[in-house]
Amino acid sequence: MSKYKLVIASNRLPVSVVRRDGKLEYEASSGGLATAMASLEQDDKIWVGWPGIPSDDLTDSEKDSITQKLMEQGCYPVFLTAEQVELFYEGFSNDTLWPLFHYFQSLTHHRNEYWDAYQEVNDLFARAAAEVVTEDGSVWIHDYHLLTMPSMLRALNSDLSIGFFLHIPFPSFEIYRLLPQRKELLKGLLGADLIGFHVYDYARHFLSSCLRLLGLNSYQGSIEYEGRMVKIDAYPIGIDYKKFRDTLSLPATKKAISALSDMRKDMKLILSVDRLDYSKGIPERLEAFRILLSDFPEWRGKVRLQMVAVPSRTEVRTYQELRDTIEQTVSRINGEYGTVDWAPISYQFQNRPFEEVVALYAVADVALVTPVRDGMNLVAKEYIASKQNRPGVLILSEMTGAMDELPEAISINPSNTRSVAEAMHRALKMSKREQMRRISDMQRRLKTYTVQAWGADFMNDLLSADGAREHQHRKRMTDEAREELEASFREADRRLIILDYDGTLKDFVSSPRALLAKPSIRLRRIIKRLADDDRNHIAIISGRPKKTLERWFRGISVSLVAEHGAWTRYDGKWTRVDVDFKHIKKKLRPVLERYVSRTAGAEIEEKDYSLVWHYRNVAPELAYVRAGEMKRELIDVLNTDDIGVYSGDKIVEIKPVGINKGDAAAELEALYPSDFILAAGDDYTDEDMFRELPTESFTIKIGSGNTKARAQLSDVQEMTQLLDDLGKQK
Ligand code: GDG
Repeated sequence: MSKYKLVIASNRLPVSVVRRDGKLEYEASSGGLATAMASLEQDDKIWVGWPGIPSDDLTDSEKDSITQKLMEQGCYPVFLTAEQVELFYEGFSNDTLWPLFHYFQSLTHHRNEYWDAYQEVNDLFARAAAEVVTEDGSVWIHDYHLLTMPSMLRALNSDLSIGFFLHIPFPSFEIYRLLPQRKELLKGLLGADLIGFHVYDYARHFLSSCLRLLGLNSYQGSIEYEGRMVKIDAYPIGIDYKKFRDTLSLPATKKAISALSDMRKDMKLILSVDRLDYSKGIPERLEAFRILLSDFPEWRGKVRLQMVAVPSRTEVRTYQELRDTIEQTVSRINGEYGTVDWAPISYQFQNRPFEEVVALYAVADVALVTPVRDGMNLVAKEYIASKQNRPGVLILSEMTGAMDELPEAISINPSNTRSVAEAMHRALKMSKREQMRRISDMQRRLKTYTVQAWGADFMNDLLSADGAREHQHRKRMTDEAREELEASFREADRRLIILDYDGTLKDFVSSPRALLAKPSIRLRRIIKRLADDDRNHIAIISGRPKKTLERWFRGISVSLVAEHGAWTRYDGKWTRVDVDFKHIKKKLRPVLERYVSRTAGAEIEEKDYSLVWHYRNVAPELAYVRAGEMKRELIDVLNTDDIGVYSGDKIVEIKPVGINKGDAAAELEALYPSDFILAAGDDYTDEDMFRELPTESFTIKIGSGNTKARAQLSDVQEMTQLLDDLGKQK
């Protein structure tokens, strides 16, 4: 099998296979996405997707021949059975995700068979992509049909550079949380290195769902997940601007333009073009047009609504019902207002040739684009691009992604049908000069950020995200580094091992309470085996209170450094720093308490030398506001430089500035001279320790992010495994 540097994956291939009179035929489609992908600089690429024909209808030799023919055209088929198409495509994709992501909660159906098929098909896609991509290649996955594919692919090859683009809106958390599989889908997506949305609002919604459902924070538009940084950003898809401009001068288009102009004479033309879909606001549009005719009677006989609705998802019942409703409404309005020589609405439920669509765009006085939700909406952009030296007015729903880039359009709320009717009236009366001015402003923008520019921009960012990943992994402990560490350990007669606890030896738990975070039997066994070897000295260094550490490590001969160094127990006896913190606590505790009672989910942890305000279980937006307010108030109340107020991982901590793990580590090093030092930690408090220890020490940071440590391990599991292996060294 040949391998490609770039793989594009989408539900449908740009080439469809159909059977006519028993023979297989190939039909290429030239949608915006196909154009964008064709223009990507990478030559060595292939497109993975469903060829549009159920595999039950195909013999094995037909499948082979389809695969061969498609590969000649740069495509690699994923064969799906009719049942898979029904449950994955019509089911989970279009009966669950599409309605919910467009805020149609009442049209959303949840069925377990849908979800099973969705995962099964996503897995097929991931395997197909893994088969054709080079070891270090890139895969760009498109749209809501393939939300779990990124992590499935990552599991097959962790070195791939994976990008994902969502063509539909990402709903707000309040809607998204209704999905039974909400966490699985987020985790699925986070397998990617880069996740793109049309507009920043969708990206923001995605980030807030990650925060609320998975507890993941974002830093400057990136999320850290499983030791990788995932970049989240907005890339508004454009159109093939030149294609629209060029099509205007084709003979077929010119012919259609003149036919349309002859036919309409002085009649004003309001145009709408869309897939027949409930997200497009077609019933609302018809109602608005009816109001125009009833409230602005001067337009009767002088205006026509030309409506092209392309058949779409015709197997899904909701779509069949919508079609019936639209047809009935069109007949009702035509019956009520039409005359012998004038039908107010001309309605076509069919796909028209491209040149004819462009001709319609060119002649229409007004484009009426009224989706109740739309990820972007290309029709609005195409209408503007087709207006070369011709006037026209775009009426555009504020619920479309396109609205951000087309502020010169008349913006409407599609549910406010009366105001849509007024917008039509205003558009029909707008001066030609004003129309031309608005159009040329919009054209300037569309000409620059074309679909080709969009594709190149996304790929560029994907490649830099990949570069960042390599940079981030620069310090990842290699096999050789690990062997070197083990060899030094073996050769050393005296070894010092300094270990942070939370986030290093134990994953974070939802509450600071000791019960949940206590060491597992396995962890205690690993530490004990190391500690029982006379050549080793083990120190646990943590922000936890001394009593907790004492209880957790009872019966194991280790040094304990509690509260970041405020308490130390070397050789069995506790010593404390000489700082009076009691009166500070007395002063500050009431402030913290007030913030706890106002903030559901927050809790206080009191230690001898610190006070901690935990907000892991607080709604994130609220937590940030409260933590910020509280920090300001605490600094005010404290009014001293000796006590610091620090922000940690979902905590605010108040403690004396002089106490840090660096001093504690240096003390340990002096007390226990060794020829091998290992120190491991996961957060900013551990950096002090990495800084203080001699450079030849084996310092290890758990997780990603910048660090002074020599090497990085991904997670607690890798760290404990390393300790386990060291303990077994002879
Ligand atoms: C999804 C998102 C997002 C329509 N009728 C005919 C025809 N068309 C073409 C239009 C346009 C395309 O179909 C429709 O694109 P939209 O963007 O308007 O809407 P969706 O199909 O819902 O697309 C959307 C898009 O993905 C891209 O990311 O903008 O928000 O929902 O290009 O010209 N083409 C021809 N005959 C027709 O009768 N030839």
